Amino acid sequence: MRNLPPIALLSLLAGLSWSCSRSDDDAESQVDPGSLTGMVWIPGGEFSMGSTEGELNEMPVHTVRVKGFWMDETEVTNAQFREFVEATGHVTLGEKDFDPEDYPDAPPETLKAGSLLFQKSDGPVPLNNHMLWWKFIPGADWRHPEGPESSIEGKDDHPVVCISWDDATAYAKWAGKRLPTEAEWEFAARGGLRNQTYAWGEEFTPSGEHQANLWQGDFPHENSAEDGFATTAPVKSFPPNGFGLYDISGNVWEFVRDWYDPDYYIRSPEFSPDGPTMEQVLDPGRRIRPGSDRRPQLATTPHKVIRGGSFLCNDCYCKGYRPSARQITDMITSTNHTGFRCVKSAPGPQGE
Ligand SMILES: [Ca+2]
Ligand SMILES: [Cu+2]
Repeated sequence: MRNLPPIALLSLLAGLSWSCSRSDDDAESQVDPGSLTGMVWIPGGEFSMGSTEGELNEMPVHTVRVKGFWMDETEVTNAQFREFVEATGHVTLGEKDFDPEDYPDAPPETLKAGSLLFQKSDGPVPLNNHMLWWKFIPGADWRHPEGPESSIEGKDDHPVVCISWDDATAYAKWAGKRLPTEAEWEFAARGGLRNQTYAWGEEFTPSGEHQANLWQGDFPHENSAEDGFATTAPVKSFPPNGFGLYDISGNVWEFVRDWYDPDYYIRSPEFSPDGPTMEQVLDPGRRIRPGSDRRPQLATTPHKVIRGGSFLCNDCYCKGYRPSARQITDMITSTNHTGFRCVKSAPGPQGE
């Protein structure tokens, strides 16, 4: 699974009904409140997962029930991630050179420590080749998210970026938390609304007000930053959703726990789905719908799911900020538009 050069694997941009929230006072009182700072309680319930108006991988809409859980009210920030690194000495993927022995065919410059950074194009470009606006930059990592000369000074409250899925998982473990499942993430993102297109409702900019840090202007060359931010925004710059979650749409994509299967919704269980196994994702005999994503790298390398969209999302390209939108990421790339938030199961019958 690690025999292609990292750059060959870059594939990050592929192209409710809510009821039954019972009283959760019991679950709340069983958890150590000190460890729940910055988290909000997401009452379990039933919802319609997916969308009839999105991509094929959001279909079919199906009923899912999740248990209640705690979720970080914001994306994990640079300050929080620094605390983890200082406590553990963790070195992120983007700070490590790849071993040429693992990638004998790769050009050496692609094996340097670094991250994939968004680069504005000079003018309009075809939107079917994301390598026209992504570039691997050696020396770009979570402390240098715009390249080796950049820093995160003054950005303590921005979401951490240029980290990998494994880095996010390591942080979660250290914090006594975990990454959410896709189902938990989408249930939470909907904020208690039923079958709405956006986390805040059906209207994109109610009263003309931007609800999330997205991209305005012609992608990928003209970013008017009408919402106030050209790249990441400090967390809590926009109003929270109905569950009190900030930046659940836009700002940065968020890693979730599940392996990516574009056809998972035709086989998803109803109760607490937690995604396919890695073996299932790579099983050549699995059922694939006509029209579903068949890029060859999906058949040989398992990918993870990212959710929520980023400051690069816009209505002409990916609309990734919709709560139902699903995108993929590989395991060996760090980018400056992907971060994460964590969850914590509640003990007792409503938790795990
Ligand atoms: Ca913006
Ligand atoms: Cu997008």
